[in-house]
Amino acid sequence: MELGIIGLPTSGKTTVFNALTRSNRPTAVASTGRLELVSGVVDVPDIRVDRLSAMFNPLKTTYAKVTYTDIAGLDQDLGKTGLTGELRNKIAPMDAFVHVVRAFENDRVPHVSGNVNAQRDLNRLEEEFLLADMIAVETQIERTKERLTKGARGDERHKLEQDLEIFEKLSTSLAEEQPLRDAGLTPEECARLSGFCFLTLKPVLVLVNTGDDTAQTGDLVQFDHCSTEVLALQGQLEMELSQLSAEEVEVFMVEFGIQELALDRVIQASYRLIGLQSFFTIGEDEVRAWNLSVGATAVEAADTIHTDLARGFIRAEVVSYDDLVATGSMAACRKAAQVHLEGKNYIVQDGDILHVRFSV
Ligand SMILES: Nc1nc2c(ncn2[C@@H]2O[C@H](COP(=O)(O)OP(=O)(O)OP(=O)(O)O)[C@@H](O)[C@H]2O)c(=O)[nH]1
Ligand SMILES: [Mg+2]
Repeated sequence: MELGIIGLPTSGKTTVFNALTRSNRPTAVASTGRLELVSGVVDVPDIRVDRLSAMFNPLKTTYAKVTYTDIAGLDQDLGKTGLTGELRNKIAPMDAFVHVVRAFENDRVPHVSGNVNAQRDLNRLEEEFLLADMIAVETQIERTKERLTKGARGDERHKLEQDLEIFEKLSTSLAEEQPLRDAGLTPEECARLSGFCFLTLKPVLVLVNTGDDTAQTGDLVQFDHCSTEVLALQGQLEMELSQLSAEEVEVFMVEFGIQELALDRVIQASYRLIGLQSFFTIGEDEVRAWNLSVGATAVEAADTIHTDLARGFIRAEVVSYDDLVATGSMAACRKAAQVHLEGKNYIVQDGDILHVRFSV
């Protein structure tokens, strides 16, 4: 699961990437304009994993993970030719975007547009994405029509006609400057479109980089769309905190009365936006959180752990995290009949603890 960090030059993308991934990549005072993508994998902070780990004292504790990719040089052709094909191809397979918007003043770092205006910058990149999708949708409409006129028959024709209907719907939405995530598509339509990688169909987490004084967005930006969320963070501060040890951060948080780091909220919001939840496996060897799509079944969860577990799936023993923590042990859960035996089609719930029985 990959989130691309997008934003205008010097909005603080690399600063946020460093904070999220505890990296030390050089930040810039001016854009190099060179297209460059760098990825880092991040643990999803989860107090449930901490508690389970304290309970079972395993050799290894593994958190769910997401990947962030810092994208530099996004501005190359903005406003001239729109997103280049190369850039679009690189960001198209990503699952979602983190859109960093500059709201901080910094005399050392001139803004590309001359002054800081978060709403203007946010709209600017969104418009580029709308434009890129318009071009992509029109291309698909042309291609589909061409195949229909070339005499596609039977099932293929039927499928092409259905596709064309969806593409026309997308085209209407884009013509009204509505991102595709607001087009009211059914889950079936979305699934059908997944291969086309339209940019404005992807979830977006808008991160307003407020700079040094406050981490409140106030009314800095309005961004009211489906599958989006707006959060604020102090980029520079979070990056500096991410380079400290856990103890040092704790001292700092107590001193400044900070309840929760913005970064944890950012990672958790990313996870939610991609439509992920966690299930857990427990044992003396490892306590582990796994990524799973909301609505996925027990056999899909088994497949996430290992294909053999899905192939030879017999039953899953399921207990909820809340029940386990409330009773204090698996034995107590069994006694209270809180461990359920579930079949392949059981819909896994966030926080379920699974033990898959299988035979291959
Ligand atoms: N004062 C202040 N400066 C910041 C903050 N966040 C980033 N900067 C500075 O702004 C400059 C740009 O930050 P980067 O993180 O390199 O921005 P970027 O979006 O990656 O830039 P490009 O990759 O060139 O597009 C750097 O000099 C940072 O030190 C902040 O919260 N406050
Ligand atoms: Mg950068």
